[in-house]
Amino acid sequence: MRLSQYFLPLIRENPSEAQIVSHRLMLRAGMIRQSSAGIYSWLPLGLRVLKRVEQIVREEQDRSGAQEILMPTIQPAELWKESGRYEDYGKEMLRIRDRHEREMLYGPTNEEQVTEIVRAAVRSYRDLPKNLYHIQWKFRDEVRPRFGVMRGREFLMKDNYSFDLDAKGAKHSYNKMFVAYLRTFARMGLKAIPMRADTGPIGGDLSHEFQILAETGESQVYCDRRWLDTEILAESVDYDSDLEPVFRQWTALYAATEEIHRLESCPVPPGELVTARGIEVGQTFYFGTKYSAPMGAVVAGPNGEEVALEMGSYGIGVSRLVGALIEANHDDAGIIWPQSVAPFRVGLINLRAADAKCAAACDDLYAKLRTAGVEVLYDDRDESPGAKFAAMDLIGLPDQLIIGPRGLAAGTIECKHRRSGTRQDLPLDSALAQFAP
Ligand code: 5CA
Repeated sequence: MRLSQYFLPLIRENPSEAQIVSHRLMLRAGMIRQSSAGIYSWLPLGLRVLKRVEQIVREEQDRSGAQEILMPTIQPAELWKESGRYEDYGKEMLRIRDRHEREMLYGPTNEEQVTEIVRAAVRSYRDLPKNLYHIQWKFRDEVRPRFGVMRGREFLMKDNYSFDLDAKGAKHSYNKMFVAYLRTFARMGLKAIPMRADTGPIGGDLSHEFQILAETGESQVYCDRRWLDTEILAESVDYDSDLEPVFRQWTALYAATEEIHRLESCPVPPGELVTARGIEVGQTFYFGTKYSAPMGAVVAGPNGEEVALEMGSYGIGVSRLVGALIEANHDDAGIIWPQSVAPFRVGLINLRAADAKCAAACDDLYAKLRTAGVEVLYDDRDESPGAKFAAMDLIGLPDQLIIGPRGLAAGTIECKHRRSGTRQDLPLDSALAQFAP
């Protein structure tokens, strides 16, 4: 992509409405534009990252055996009356009426909708287990939308729902998602600690929140100090094997959110306990028959008896992750994208756009990189070198290739690694080899 043609509305000054660094940088880097409180448009650069994050989430869901569907954003109120949550959900739910005065709502989550789909189709224990996910916009009329996409009113969530015959099967489904979440966040270069959590309006008695420690996090969390030195790896697992040992391994060290942490009963001595702030990027729930029983989602069991489905639900804040990634990856100059989610792999800077030789060398490298399948953002604008460096650092692509008249005369190109800041002069032709996948 040529920057001269790209829609990238960069902002030089810090926007006064943004209180945390990720919100500031997303606005400054032209990734999002606010529409109204807690509701955003995603601009080209932001959308690229959102899609990258979404794709990693999708790949790990697919790997775990979950199947993708797409449910609507607008749901009929009747379903929520069946489960008993229509009144309970309160003002966070956006309630609307269609032209026939039918009560509808903009979905804040999809337990009821998916239960309706499964109860209509699944009749026998032989049809189980099933695990369905979708990646869809949600609306919650939050009291205090803030911090940009971190606490939005409209936000993108991956949510999935598992259906099993019995509690043992349901725990296996829970464990699958637990492992899938460890892998998902690790692939993004994030350390998301699974913490025992309260279940809130979703219900149930087993729940984990996946929390990234960050000063700007909205949650108060507590964990064993040893978590600080524990790396969570994207280990490859056989999802059909017994996952209980993996689950136990990653829940052995204490970690809990404020709602369930109790000083009196905490197993970690005060000196070993870390009190911190966290960003909740995902949550898993096991709630048994909370929805299936009132909604009549039953199957015929092995002995012909009627059994209500055992269910769990699992959410990942896809749009929130974009903000969380920036909270975890930035410096004074701007964003530093981990390669797995970067909007482009490299930035190519022409230091002197008016110089025919520089332009020809840049155009040539740009064409070759693209042919090699490397995603490159090419700053071909007629701007000062300082402005170009600042823009490239702000948007945080993993590597920068810089071509100027002096280097060109010596047959070299400068290669800057955004995260470490290291610079290296490379022969022109080897720059291509470095990035071709
Ligand atoms: N039905 C369950 C799981 S599918 C559910 O709704 N879970 S949740 O409420 O915990 O939301 C899942 C994830 O969505 C959260 O972990 C969080 O990362 C993200 N999320 C929740 N509310 C917001 C919000 N207002 N803005 C951005 N992301 C949010």
